[in-house]
Amino acid sequence: MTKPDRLPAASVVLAQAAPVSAASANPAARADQDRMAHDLMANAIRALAMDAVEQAKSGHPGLPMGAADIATVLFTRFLKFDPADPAWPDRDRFVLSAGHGSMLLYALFYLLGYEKMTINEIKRFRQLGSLTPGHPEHGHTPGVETTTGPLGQGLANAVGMAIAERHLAAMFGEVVDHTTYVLASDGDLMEGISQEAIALAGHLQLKKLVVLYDDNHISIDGPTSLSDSVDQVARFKSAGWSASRVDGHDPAAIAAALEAAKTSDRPSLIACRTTIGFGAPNKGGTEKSHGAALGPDEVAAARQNLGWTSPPFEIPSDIRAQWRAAGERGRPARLAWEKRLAALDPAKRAEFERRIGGALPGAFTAAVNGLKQKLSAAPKEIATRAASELTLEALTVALPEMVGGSADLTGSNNTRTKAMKAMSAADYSGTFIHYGVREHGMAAAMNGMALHGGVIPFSGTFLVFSDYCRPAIRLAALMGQRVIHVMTHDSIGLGEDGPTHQPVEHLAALRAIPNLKVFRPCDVVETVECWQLALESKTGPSVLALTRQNMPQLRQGFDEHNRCAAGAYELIAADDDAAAVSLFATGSEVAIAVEAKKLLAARKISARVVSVPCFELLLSASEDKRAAVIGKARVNIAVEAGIRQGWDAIIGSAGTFVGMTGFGASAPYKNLYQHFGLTAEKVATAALAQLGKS
Ligand SMILES: Cc1ncc(C[n+]2csc(CCOP(=O)(O)OP(=O)(O)O)c2C)c(N)n1
Ligand SMILES: [Mg+2]
Repeated sequence: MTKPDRLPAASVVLAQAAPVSAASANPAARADQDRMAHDLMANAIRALAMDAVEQAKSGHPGLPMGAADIATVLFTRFLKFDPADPAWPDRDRFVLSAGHGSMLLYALFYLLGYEKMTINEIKRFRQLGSLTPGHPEHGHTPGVETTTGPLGQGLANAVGMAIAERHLAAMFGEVVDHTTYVLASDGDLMEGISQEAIALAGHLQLKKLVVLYDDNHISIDGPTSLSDSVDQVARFKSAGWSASRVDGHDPAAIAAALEAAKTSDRPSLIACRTTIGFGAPNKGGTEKSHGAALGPDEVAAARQNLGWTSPPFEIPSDIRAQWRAAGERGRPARLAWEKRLAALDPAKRAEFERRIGGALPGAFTAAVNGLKQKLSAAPKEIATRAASELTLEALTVALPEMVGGSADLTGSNNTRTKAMKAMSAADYSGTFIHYGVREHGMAAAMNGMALHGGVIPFSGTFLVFSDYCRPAIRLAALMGQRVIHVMTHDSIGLGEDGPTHQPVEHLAALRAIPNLKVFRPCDVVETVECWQLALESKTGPSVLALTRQNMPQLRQGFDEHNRCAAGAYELIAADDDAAAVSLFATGSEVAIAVEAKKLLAARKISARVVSVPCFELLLSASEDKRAAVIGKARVNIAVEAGIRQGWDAIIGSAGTFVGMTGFGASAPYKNLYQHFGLTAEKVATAALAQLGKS
C-alpha cells in the first residue's frame, strides 16, 4: 500500500501560497507554490467527500480522495465548461464512469460554483430529494452528463458522446469542437462492455476522447490482483489508442499527459496510479476506504495527515475563491462560441439549434403522411423489417439528424437506407455506424449520442439479443433519452435459426422496463406509425420489434390520425353491437386474429380484433380510454408468439392466452406456427371453449 506523505498544515501552506512576489520570480519557488496551492484545492475535495459520507453514514470516500488530484488538474486547467451554463452545447464532457465516486462530482460542482450545488446539498448527500443522490443522475443534478453506477456504462456512453461530437463537427464546423473526458475505475475496465467501447473508439480514431484511469489496484474484494492481471496500457494500445502511465498524485505529470492527449491522433488512455482513500492513514490504499464511511477516528486522522484544519463542510475562503476562479475560466470561451454561433449562416444556425434542441422539423409529419398515403393507394405485403426500411428511406431524408447503425446485421435489420453513407475515421459525416458485433457497446454508445444532443441514434440487432443491450436500454429509460432500437426477427417466425435466435420472453422482459416503449407493429402502416411515435418520444427510448416474415397490409385507406398512439385500437369491429369475443394481438399475430374472427363469424359468433402495438401507451392511457379499447366482450383472447406474462393487464386472469410457454425450435416458420399452436383455428377453438361451445 502506498501511504501518502504527510502534508503541511493548511494554515501554513496558505500563508506560503498567497501571491508572493519574491517567490514568483523564482521558477522553483513558483513550482512549490503551485504544488501547495494544488494540494489545498485537492484536499478540499477530499474533505468534502469524507464529511458527506460520514454524515450520510454511507457512500464511497475512496474514489474522490484518490482521484482528487486528477480532477483538480482536469477541472482547473483543461476542462472547458461554464458553471453558469451547464448545458452549453460546446462544453467538454466529463463522465464519471465510476459513479460510486459521486462525491467527487458533487464536491467539484460545489467548489466550482454550480449555482444549485450548495453546501446544504452536500450535507444532504444520499437523502431523499437532494441533488446529491448515491450515484450521479443525469437530468436531476445540473452538470451530470450521464447517469452512472453500473460499471462500464459511462465509458461506453462517452464513446457515443465523442462520436456525436465528431459527426456534428463534420456537419457544422466551427461551432462544434470539444473533448470528452472520462474517469474510469478498475471495475469499469473489467466489465466486458469496456472492450466493446474501446475497440469501437480505437477503430473510429476518436481523438477527442480521453480516459483517465483511476489505477488504484483496489476493488471491493481487495487488491485487483485477486482477479485481474491485464496490462491496461497494452490493452488500449492494441485497440488503437495512445496510452501512457503517470503518477496520479503528481499534478505536473497528469497535466503533461493531458497536454499530450490534445495532440494525439487517436483516443487517449492515461493510467493514473493512485492510492484509494488518499490521505486516510489506515484505510487509504485498501478496500476499506472504497464504500463505507471512514469513521470519526479515521476522518480525524486523515484531516491531520492532510493538514486540513477546517471543521466539517467548511472550506477556507481563499481555497474556495481559487476554485471559484477556476469555475470562471470557461466563460470567455463560451462567449466566444456564442459569437461564432451568431456569425453562422442563419439557415445553418437555425438547423444547428433545432438539432441540438431535439425538435422535429415540419418535413417530418409531411413525410409520415406521404408514406401513409402511398400505402393506402398501393398496399404492400412485406415483412415489418422491410416496412421499417421503407419508412427510414423517407424519414432519414426529413430528419438528417438520424444516425443509424447495426451490430453487424445490417442486411437483416434493414437499418441502412440507400442514401446513408457509413461513418468512418476518414469521414465522420456518414450517418450509418457499423458497430461490429457489439450490441452492448452499441446500445450504450447510443445513450451517449442522445445525451450529447444533436443526433437521434437508432440501431439494429435481433430481438433475442436485446438481452445483450438490456443494461444500456434500462439506463436510457431511466435517463429519459430518445434512442430507438430496431430489433428484428422478433419471434419463432424467424424460423430455421431455431431456439437460440427465437425470442420468447423478450417482449415481456422489455415491457417490464419503466419508461421504455416496446412497439410491435402488425403491418407496414403500423410500422410507419410506430416509427413516428418513437421519434416523437423525446423523453424515453423505444424498441421496434419487427418480423423477418412477410405480413399482409391490414390497415387499408388513408387515416392521418396515428391509430397506434393509443397503444391499442379496434382494427376490425364486431359484426354487430355486442361482440362476444375480443381478440387481442400484436405484430405478426394480428393477421392470425383476423383469420380467427372469420372462423368465428362462420359459427355465427361475433368477434372484434384489437391490435396492441404498444402496451405502455395503452396502460398509461386514462381508465376510460383503456376500458373502451379493452371492451366488454364475454371472452377475451390474446395471441402473441411470446409468453403470457404481462397480458393479464389486458385480458384479465380469466382471459385465454394463445402463445408460447417454452423455447421454440428449428424449422420453417409456418411449421413452427402449426407446431406451437399459433393458428387461427386454435384461437377460434379457444374462444369457442371459453364460450362453452366447443
Ligand atoms: C455492473 C456493476 N457491477 C457491480 C457493481 C458494484 N460495484 C461498485 S464499485 C465496484 C468495484 C470497485 O472497484 P473499482 O471499480 O476499482 O472502484 P474503486 O474501489 O477503486 O473506487 C463494484 C463491484 C457495479 N456498480 N456495477
Ligand atoms: Mg479500483
